[in-house]
Parts: sequence; structure tokens; C-alpha cells
Amino acid sequence: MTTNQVLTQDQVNQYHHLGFVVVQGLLADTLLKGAQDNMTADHPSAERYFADPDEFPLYSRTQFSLKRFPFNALEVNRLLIAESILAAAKQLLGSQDIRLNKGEFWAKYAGAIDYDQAFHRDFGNHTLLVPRQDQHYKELSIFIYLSDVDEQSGPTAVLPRSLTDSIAFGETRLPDNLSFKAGDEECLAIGPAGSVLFYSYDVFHRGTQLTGVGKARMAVLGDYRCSEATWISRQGWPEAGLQQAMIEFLVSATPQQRALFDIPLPGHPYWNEQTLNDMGIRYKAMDLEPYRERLESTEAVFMGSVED
Ligand SMILES: O=C(O)CCC(=O)C(=O)O
Repeated sequence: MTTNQVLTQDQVNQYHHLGFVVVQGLLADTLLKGAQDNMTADHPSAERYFADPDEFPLYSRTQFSLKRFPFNALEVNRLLIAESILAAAKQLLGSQDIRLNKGEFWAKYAGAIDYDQAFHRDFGNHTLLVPRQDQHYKELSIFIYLSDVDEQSGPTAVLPRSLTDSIAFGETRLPDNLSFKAGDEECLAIGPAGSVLFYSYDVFHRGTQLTGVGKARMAVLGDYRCSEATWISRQGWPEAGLQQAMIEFLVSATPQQRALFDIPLPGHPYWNEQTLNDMGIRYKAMDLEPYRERLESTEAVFMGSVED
């Protein structure tokens, strides 16, 4: 196992053959705790919500009570670029060059609203194309649980691929004439806080009701794709470019992490004296040295070849 292979072969096989896998122990405790300590910047804690649900009418207006990336706390934003999460995403997508398509922080509270969903495949509003039936050009979705998710906390329900891969990959909904009862076959993606659910955008799944009194489900969701699959998208990052949270996030990220957002890596021909100087004006606190170093070495090689 190389250092980049954070998932076991069994976990990778489960993801490919069953369609999903829930992994525990992937996220460092300090990252989890940092995010949990700061998650109330976007959503009330369960305690606060249940003390007076009327104070938070959003959660009874829509089941999609989610905040889009960037979130208010850097500690929560950073979950989606955590080294182990990215390593797992690369492993499952079979690519070292990946992009983040979406970030959502979703809080659900028992009794706030009906969270039950019909089974669906996600690709319908993630691409204008259809998924390939093999493992190429897939989108990977992840849910990072910030709270314990048991049977009563609205776990995502997933149908095994063996039952559904014969359904045409142009369909996003289950057909009526099924040979099995979907409710009997669904697997619940449960796990303690810190667990990560991985599934592909062509796997049938659904959101479920929070049935336990006083239960809340706090989850950070991310979608990833390989760089070539430009037709898969969910959220346009430039739209968030003026938000202070986005600026702070990008400034604090490494060049490799910024590349997830389509910011060219050091050495890319986009970078020159002008773009570097102007990026320094736009992002005052960003360390642009890694980009500058590669620029200088490219120029040095070029000058050397002229002199030769
Ligand atoms: O929240 C969940 O468990 C699943 C949500 C979902 O599948 C969706 O909204 O498309």
C-alpha cells in the first residue's frame, strides 16, 4: 500500500461493486473536532434548535436546509480539502488530478420537515450527459458526518448496484416495474461522527426521515471528479469569488488544494509576471512564491537554451 492509498482494497471493491462505502477513522480527530467546534457558525446545534425550533424557521420551510461552500468557518471548509479525504477521492476516481464540484453543509433536525426522498441517481443536475457504465469519468459524492448518524438520524439509504445497474443509465428515477421491493433492499449509511460516506452519482439512493426525538444530522457534502470530466459540475466557484470566506480559504490553501478549484498549478503557462503581480493585488495575503519559483525556473531554462 503506497501512502496515497488510504482505503483498503475491500473498501474500494465495496464502493465499485455495491456502489457505496462508509469509512471510519479516515478523518483526523483534530480536523473533526475543529469542524464540530465551529459548525454553529452556519447551523444551530441540536440543543439550541430543539430549545426553540420557531427561532429557526428555515428548517421547516425546506428539507434542503443547506449552506453552500464556502461555509462561515474555515475549519469546516477545510474538511473538503483534508489530505486523507483527497487521497480517498483520488483512489476511488482513479485519478491524481481531481476537482471539487460542490460543497454543502447540511443540517437536518427531527420533526422540522419531511426528509423522506424518492430513490434517484444524482447525475440529472450534475451533468447534461449521462454516466458511463464503466468506472471512467465518474463523479464521487461524499458525506462527512459531524454528528453520529444512526437509523433514527436520517441516514442516506442506498440500493446495491447489483440490483440497479441493469436500469438504463439515462434514467434518474426508479422504474415502476421493479423485480424487487426497494424498501426491503436499501442499505442505511450509518456511522459515528467522523465517518465518511462515499458513493457515485449513478447509484440509486435517497434521503430518509429523522425518526428519533431530538436527533439532528450534521453533514458536510462534497462532489469530486477527475479534471478531464469538465461536463460534470454542480457549483461554479468564480461566483463565490467576492465572498470573504472564499478569499480567506484560498489564501490559507496550498497550490495543490487551490487546483481543486481550477486555479492553475505552479509551472502552468497562465502564470507570468503580470498575473502574479495582479493576483498579489487581488489576494493580498496569498503566498505566491511557489508560483513565482516555477516561473523563474522556466525562464532560466528558456534563457539558458537561448545562450547555448
Ligand atoms: O441527505 C441525504 O441523505 C441524501 C440527499 C440526496 O440524495 C439528495 O438530496 O439528492
